[in-house]
Amino acid sequence: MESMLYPRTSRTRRIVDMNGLWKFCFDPKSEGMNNDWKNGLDPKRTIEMPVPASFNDFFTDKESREYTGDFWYETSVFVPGEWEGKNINLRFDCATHRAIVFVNGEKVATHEGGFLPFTARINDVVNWNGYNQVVVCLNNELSHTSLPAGSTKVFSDGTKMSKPFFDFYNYAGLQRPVRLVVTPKDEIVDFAVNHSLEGANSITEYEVSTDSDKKVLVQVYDEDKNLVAEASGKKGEIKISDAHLWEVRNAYLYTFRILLMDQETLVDEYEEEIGIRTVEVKGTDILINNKPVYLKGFGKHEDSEINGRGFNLAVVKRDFELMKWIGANSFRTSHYPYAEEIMQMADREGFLVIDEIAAVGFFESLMNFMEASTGKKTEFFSRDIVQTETKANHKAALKELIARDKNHACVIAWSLMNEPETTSDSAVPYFKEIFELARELDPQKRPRTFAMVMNSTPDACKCYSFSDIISLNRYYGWYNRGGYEMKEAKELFIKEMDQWKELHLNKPFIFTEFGADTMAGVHKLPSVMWSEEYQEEYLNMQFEVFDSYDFVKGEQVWNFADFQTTEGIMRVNGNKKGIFTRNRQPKAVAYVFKKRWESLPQNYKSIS
Ligand code: EVA
Repeated sequence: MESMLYPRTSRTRRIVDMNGLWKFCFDPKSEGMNNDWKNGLDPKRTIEMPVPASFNDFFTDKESREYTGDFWYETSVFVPGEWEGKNINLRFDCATHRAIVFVNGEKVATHEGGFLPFTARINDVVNWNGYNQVVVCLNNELSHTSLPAGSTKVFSDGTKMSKPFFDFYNYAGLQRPVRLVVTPKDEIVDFAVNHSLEGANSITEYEVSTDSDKKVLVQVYDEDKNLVAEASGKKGEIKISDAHLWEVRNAYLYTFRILLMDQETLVDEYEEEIGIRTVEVKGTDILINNKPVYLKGFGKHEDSEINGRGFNLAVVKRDFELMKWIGANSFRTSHYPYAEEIMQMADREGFLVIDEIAAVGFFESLMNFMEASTGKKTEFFSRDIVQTETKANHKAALKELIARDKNHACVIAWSLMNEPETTSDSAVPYFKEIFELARELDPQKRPRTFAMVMNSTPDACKCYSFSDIISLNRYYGWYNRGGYEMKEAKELFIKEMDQWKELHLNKPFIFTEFGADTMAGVHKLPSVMWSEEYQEEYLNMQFEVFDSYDFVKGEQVWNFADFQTTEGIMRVNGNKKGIFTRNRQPKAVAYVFKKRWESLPQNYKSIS
């Protein structure tokens, strides 16, 4: 089994950072495979490319920025001779959207999906005590089977162009760190935890997988580094008396140390910080440690100037500071799994995360958010290929996501799709399989949801009952009856909410999207759409509606910050629904949120 454990050094583990400048070239005719590029790229064609980063926004010419097709990276890495006899693993935190990896000319891995890690074990091809050539062929084409979904247009001259069915720029490349992870031959492959509470004590069921029958020990240390509990065996229970729980915006992280022992000799060691908390949906409440919580926060993107979707720890840090400043307690990883370091920061800062997979664009239109508002329906799930290949890719990604993120305290729900088509019968069995798989894979059996597009209304949607939390993306007053028609938008919004109310679903509802495009600095009295004044009026209208339904248990505004999209008549250098600009400065409305969110109690509208 491939290990998804986050790379960490320990007494038995080593890491080599492979970030930096790699060689890079485009391969528009897909000739690399037949021309042995796996043994090294043609120096005449290569340029230098930073890793991690999206390749797109470095370029000054449009053909390169918009490039769609195969493209290659190459580097070399030194493997010390003293590591002979260990497992040498080459780990990509992601490769967008698909990759084939060669080491010293041998194919060692292939991976589909651009937002989750994969590892190649390269023991057999390593050149010990010497340099090893690493060549990767990536591809960023979109199709009905890719997550995210889209299409690829081919011009008459053969050039390709990405046509996403989603509203974010199709950034690609080695966008997250690449590392060599050196582990012992007998190693800890994975571990899972599931917590419950008994009065002031916690009980953590755990399961460790190893590839040997050596003895497993689990030790738990508190934040002062005191050993507070211990257990042995691959499976068991750990009881902590007077447990210090992980609470919303008040995190506490124990260190779980897993040891693999051969008698008294240490074979492998792995440590991770774990927050102890429970998550449950009860009636219309979302409970953390049996206490109701109202979600306040954002749909986000991994997106910044120059770096695109490339991992940028400084931007990540700024985002968390802004989320704390504004009084948020949660976010959704719209529309793909985020870098592991973001999940770790959410654990540390006590944020609640709805962890979304890249199943977006399952509504066949470049402007689905727009067209769904007009009531347009398209079938997505009736295609054979969707029921076979797309579903297989979706399931594989879900397995990887849950394997990667299952132990994070911050993850309180899985979002299994964003704005899929839900109005055709063929959607139903697809949903059923995906929702059941999530339940089966998650050791903590967390709530599952999906974000529902405007035309997934109570009368038309055939899939909402799969969700444990009903997540609505609604744009009344923007895509639907914007500007002076806002009062009508409000009436329609209330009408839909009343319909939901009449269904008595007895489930929590949250808004996973609502928002209005706003150009920072544009002021207009009276307001017009796109002005800062309109953004405020629009949002105040949303708040009035949210506040009048008891079963609404959260609001995550679209979007945290302005972000890049495909160019077009709907977007002015990107999507401008940010509460912050792309440079992470507040628009006027940020202060409205700050006031509201700082004053709403954590258990706002709770029933328990
Ligand atoms: C929007 N609406 O129109 C957003 C999109 C987002 O960016 C949606 O889920 O319904 C989508 O991706 O601004």
